[in-house]
Amino acid sequence: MFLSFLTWFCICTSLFLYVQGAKLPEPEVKIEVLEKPFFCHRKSKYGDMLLVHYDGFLESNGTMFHSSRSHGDNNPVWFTLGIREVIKGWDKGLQDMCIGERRKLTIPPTLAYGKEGKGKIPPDSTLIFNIEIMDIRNGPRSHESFREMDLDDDWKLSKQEVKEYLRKEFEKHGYSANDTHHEVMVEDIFKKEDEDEDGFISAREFTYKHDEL
Ligand SMILES: [Ca+2]
Ligand SMILES: [Ca+2]
Repeated sequence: MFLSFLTWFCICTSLFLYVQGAKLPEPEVKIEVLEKPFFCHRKSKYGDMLLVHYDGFLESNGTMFHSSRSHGDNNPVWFTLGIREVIKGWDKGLQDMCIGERRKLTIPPTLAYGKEGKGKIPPDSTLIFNIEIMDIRNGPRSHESFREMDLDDDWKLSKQEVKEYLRKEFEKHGYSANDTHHEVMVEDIFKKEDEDEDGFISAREFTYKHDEL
């Protein structure tokens, strides 16, 4: 009985390996966790906004092509996870991270800048990033954001509610309220988001859509 189980297991395993070998494996991001904080209140997920510091290197010769700490204005950068705002390798490799966590990502060219390369990055480059998550916020398309914006709980957003939300967000980030500017933004948002043009953004219209990565 045991033997037959073992035989069966071996056949399956070799069959599995054969099938695996027959097809080129999908390129993957190699993820190494360099540092993980003890306390972790939330983990990054698609649709979240992440604030990161990063150093980027070419795997081929170790050259650093960018560092958020020493290039430009030295500030960490915000981006939204999972909407292809950044290279695929970041979208795939920065999920389930805690604030304060550091990871090393090794990203094949197909998930980075591909055959063309970009700027200092030559064609077909594998990239290495050291990335630290400084902050995580609800993305503009999260369920939490919708609930926060929907002040009267009727599961749709009026122009007034969106405007109020923008005003609060701007204040939170230290910008003074500019009503005319917000009116324009609200009109713009509704033009894009209010698909059935009923003057409200429904939960369905708001719900974050993203292509499967
Ligand atoms: Ca509402
Ligand atoms: Ca609508």
